[in-house]
Amino acid sequence: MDAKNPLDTVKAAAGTAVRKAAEMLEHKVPGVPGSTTPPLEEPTQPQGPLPPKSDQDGPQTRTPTGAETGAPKTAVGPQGEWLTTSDGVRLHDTDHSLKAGERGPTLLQDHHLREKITHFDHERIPERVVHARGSGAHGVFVGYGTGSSVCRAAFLAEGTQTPVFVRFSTVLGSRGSADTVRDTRGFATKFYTQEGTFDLVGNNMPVFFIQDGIKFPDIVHAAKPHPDREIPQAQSAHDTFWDFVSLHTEAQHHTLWNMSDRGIPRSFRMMEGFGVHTFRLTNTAGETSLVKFHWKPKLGVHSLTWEEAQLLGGLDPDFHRRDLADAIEAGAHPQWELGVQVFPDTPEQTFEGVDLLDPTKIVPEELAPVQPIGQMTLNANPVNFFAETEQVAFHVGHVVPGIDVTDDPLMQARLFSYVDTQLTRLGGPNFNQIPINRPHAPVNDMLRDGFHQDGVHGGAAPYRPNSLDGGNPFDADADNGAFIEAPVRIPESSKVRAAPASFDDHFSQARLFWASMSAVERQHIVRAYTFELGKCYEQVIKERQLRALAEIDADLCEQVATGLGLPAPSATLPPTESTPSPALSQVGSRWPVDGRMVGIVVDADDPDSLGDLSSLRSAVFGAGMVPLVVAARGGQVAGDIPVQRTFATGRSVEVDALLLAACPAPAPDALPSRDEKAGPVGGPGGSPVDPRVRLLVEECYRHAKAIGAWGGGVDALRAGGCTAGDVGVVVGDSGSAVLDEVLGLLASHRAWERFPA
Ligand code: HDE
Repeated sequence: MDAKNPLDTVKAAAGTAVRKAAEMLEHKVPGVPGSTTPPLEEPTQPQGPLPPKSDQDGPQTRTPTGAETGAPKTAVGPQGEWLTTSDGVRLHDTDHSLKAGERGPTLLQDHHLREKITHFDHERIPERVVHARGSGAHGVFVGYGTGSSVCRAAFLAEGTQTPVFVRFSTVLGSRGSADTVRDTRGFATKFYTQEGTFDLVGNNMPVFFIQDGIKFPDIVHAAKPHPDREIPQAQSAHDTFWDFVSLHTEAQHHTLWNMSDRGIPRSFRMMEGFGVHTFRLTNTAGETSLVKFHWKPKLGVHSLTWEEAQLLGGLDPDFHRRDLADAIEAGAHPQWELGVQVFPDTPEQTFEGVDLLDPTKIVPEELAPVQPIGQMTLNANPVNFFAETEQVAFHVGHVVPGIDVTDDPLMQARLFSYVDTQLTRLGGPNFNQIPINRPHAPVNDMLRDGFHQDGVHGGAAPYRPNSLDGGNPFDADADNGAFIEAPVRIPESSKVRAAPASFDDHFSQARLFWASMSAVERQHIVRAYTFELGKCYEQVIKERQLRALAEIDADLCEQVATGLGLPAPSATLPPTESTPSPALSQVGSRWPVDGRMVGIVVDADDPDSLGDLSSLRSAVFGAGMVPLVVAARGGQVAGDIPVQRTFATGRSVEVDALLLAACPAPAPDALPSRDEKAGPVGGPGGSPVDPRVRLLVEECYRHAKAIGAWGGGVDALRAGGCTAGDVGVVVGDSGSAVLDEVLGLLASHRAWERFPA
């Protein structure tokens, strides 16, 4: 593997996509619904479809067989100025059905009514069996060239730019479920390479619940809502989940990851991604290596607190979706580095004692460093959710020359599943012809007909060999860029339904993970288990899971048992040596703050709090973040600065840091009788601050967020129970002075020391 640093030129090519604050939408807060400001009155002059917003982009306009059309992307959207039928016939009225008289019955003859209603009746397609709730974005991947020593895939070559589409998801919830539930997250990337499409269909956790794909229906049935009442939605805190994982203990390592902060990410932009399985790469010399893929987020790996996640489930169930779209719109384009851990392709397929075919195991990064091979930037939001994010179809078998699968029995089952599931979900075998799935390489596949065939295939002989079509298409060979399976030797063996003995180790790596956590992360894990098991009905399931925890760590087991009011069992398995892997912990570093939300509390009646608001806002934008001005009522303050949240509509969970410029007195709508969120008017000692502002301060403090105050804001700080000396609390003379320090705190994500550990 070439050890040189990723090339600056390549980085610059992708890096230019990150527009900094000066260009940030002329300092507008993201979220505007359309590309132009609508008029108050209903428009009367036809003007044709409006362009998409500047942050949006659709799939390339390719034919179903991969050719560029040169057509603008708007060519696949609505055309012309007039309302038409789906056949393009202009209509004069879509507000009334055709009836036998104004008060008479509707006529069967009304073909416009029937077309409109019939199409509407069939607007829904089956949601994904798993990963139904997702959010997508377009971007570009740029190869560093460093991967070429192990992989011949052309898109990894230095400076090669490849369009990508990424879909992030939760696993368990239905399509309309909340984003911030405790769950694994999907991280699926479609690379539209010149050699065909490569899909890296990974997760934000490097291990999986099961070792063999045949158990996938079992774990998913156990984790989905109970089949009788269909509750709970999008959660693992219920009996069937813990029943299964406590019995099928190979799930324990992944379960521990889910109970850790990784299960409640702050943002899709702040998640690692993992290919999970080991892949086999081949270079141009034909040499093979085994590798594990990693996505490393530029913004670091960060999480919500459990209380934030729960509040957001009600206050903003679209929190992650909104965060991704807003960040892209604001120009804070999220970036990841793609890296590989490279292992020698030995017959045993193990590395330092880790079975590389066992998807419940990681190889610690300290043993095999992640070597960067390229960078991805997400720089555009989809134009249409259904056409793109919903219809995108990933497949583990979409690999390109140089990238091959391995015999990991979980991966093997996936190779079957991802085509099969689209047949039902997307209604037939031609799903690769849907615009978002169209390859950017020429397609000549001899697959014909089927539902929703978009191609118009010429020729008389879709078979091989043929002479009628001149023998077309021809088999390629390696020199012509053919995908050729690595000729791996399979040791002599018998057909069996069995796993290798190494798969019996279910606990050594769970112990490694626990050993690698900081004190505060361990505390979160204890609370997560206590919450989840506390939600189970059956005592025996709690007891059985405690037995599994005893095998991971006695202290973990003891603490959870205490919370459950049950005795802690002892381990039965011998202890194993665990060298902690610092790379598994999320705390202790500093990261860029791009796209972070900064709440600024002002008081429209207090001119002092508005004095430097404009420059403060600019400074927040200038740091690549987004300010949210919060005041008692809507409208504008300090001239034309919009109030984005009122005390009634805002809540602490939306912001990463809080700046207090004022101590607003209770607003009229703070009366408890009119807004139960307000609580009693007046703070400790009856201080006259609006109770919602006090709540903001209290929650931000409890969630270890940076808080800054100056001027009247210092009183609000006090009313929220904080003082200048508290960890992560900054008091200064002006907004800009405070912001500088708050920025420094935000770089660590939270004021971690505030959590008693
Ligand atoms: Fe999936 N998985 N999976 N999975 N998976 C699907 O495919 C399946 C597994 C993952 O945003 C489905 O198109 C089986 C591991 C992601 O569209 C389905 C097995 C990993 C997504 C399916 C696994 C994943 C899916 C549902 C065990 C991490 C969302 C709809 C053998 C490496 C992709 C669909 C998107 C989606 C089957 C295990 C990740 C049913 C049978 C391990 C990110 O085909």
